[in-house]
Amino acid sequence: MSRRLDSLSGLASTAVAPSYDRTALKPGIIHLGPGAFFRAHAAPFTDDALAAQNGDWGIEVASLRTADVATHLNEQHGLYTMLVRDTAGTTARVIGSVLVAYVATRDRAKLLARLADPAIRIVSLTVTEKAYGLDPTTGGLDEKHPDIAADLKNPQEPRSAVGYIVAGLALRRRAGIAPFTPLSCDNLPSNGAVLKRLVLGFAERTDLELARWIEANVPFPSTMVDRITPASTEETYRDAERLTGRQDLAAIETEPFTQWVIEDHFAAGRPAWDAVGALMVKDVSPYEKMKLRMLNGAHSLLAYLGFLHGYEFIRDVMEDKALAALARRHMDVAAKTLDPVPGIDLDDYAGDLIARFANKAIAHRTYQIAMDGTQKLPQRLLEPASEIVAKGGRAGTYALAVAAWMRYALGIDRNGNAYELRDPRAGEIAERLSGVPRNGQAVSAALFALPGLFPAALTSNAAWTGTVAAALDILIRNETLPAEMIAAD
Ligand code: CS2
Repeated sequence: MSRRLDSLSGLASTAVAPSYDRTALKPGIIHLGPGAFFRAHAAPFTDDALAAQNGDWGIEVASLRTADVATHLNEQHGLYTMLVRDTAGTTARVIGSVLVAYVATRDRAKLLARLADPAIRIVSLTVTEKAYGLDPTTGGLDEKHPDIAADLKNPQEPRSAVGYIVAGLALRRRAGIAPFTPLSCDNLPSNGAVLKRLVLGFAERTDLELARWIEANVPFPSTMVDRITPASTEETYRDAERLTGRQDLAAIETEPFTQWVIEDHFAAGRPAWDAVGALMVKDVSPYEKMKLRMLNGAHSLLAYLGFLHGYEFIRDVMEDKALAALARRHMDVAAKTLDPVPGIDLDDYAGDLIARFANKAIAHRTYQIAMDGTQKLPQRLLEPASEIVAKGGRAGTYALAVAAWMRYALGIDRNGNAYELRDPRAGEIAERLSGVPRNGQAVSAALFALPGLFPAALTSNAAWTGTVAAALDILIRNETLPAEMIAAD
């Protein structure tokens, strides 16, 4: 076994190391949620920005839940390997922008003190949709979300991302320190505006003056983030060790493509992300909508249908000609719901997405993407579908995606094996489905009734719900959808 990746000395020549002086790097960012996506996206962007223009923008990260990633990162002084995989081969680059990692549940006092340090000017987050505490029926703060409920009772000892941001801002206000800029990097539409609504909702319930101060002083830029990043596997760690010559338990793997569009509205500066490919804009919403509806919408469609067909990875689904064609058609239909996106040809964008999904070097599990459906469906599928049917369109590919999600929600695959749904509303889904006859009509009716999930524009449209029920019926019988159904748009 080789030495751990705990320094940059003696790296194998097949690995690229940071070109800036890491020993002089001072912190400027705290990032909540250092999962694989952050390590493949914001951290390398910042690494590039440091190489281009230096600056005090080192990142301190905090895991809100599990300790493993933080432990491995600390054992490696923040260093880790990013593998970029393509059919031409795999490259390895050691990322240097992360300085230290905290585990919030263990290092709470320390993390709160760091949030109050004037040197910290940005608090970014990738915590996944379900961690925000967004109430699906009101769009406001979900007081029943377990972490939010705990934090509202005890705001000084937070557990949730929103709780930490509010507690950090409260400490700064009390100490007369300028605020940091919270920066959401999750796949939610208007993620900055959503975060602002939740932070204000939380502060209004705990400290009204703080809420007014936040409203007046804290910018919440929205962002669009994009890089396909499968969960790390043994193969990731093996290839990282082979290419760097060091053992690396924090290694991640990703695709060559990366994109970051950011509203350029920061309270106290930002790294030179724009110098290294990030697009700084006034309004990110056209980009976000495009990405959520064309990439993520098609991803969810392929994940559910692919999983039901027994395909393990998205690249396998893309080898199924009918499903690949369906994905492309879905993107074309989704594109028609969008306003023009500055500088982007949507036809080219769809073509590029198809090529990215088909990348044979990327093993992205359908089961990984299928996770958290109730949190993902609205912005990816249900909102665009309701816009389409409101204008008299069919939204047929959307009906198939929803039928596939509903079949998936039964939790039993075509061979009769049970699997875990991995959705925060899994318990509620199981309750609604208990005792319901397993046919398309009954199962779809039970799931259409989940509070706050399906817009009335869809559930009141008999033609659309009928298509869902018909497709679901076939999927429940574990039969293949007929060609004319898959070919409809
Ligand atoms: C995927 C996304 O897991 C999922 O739901 O659709 O993580 C997707 O890979 C990224 O958004 C790509 O940027």
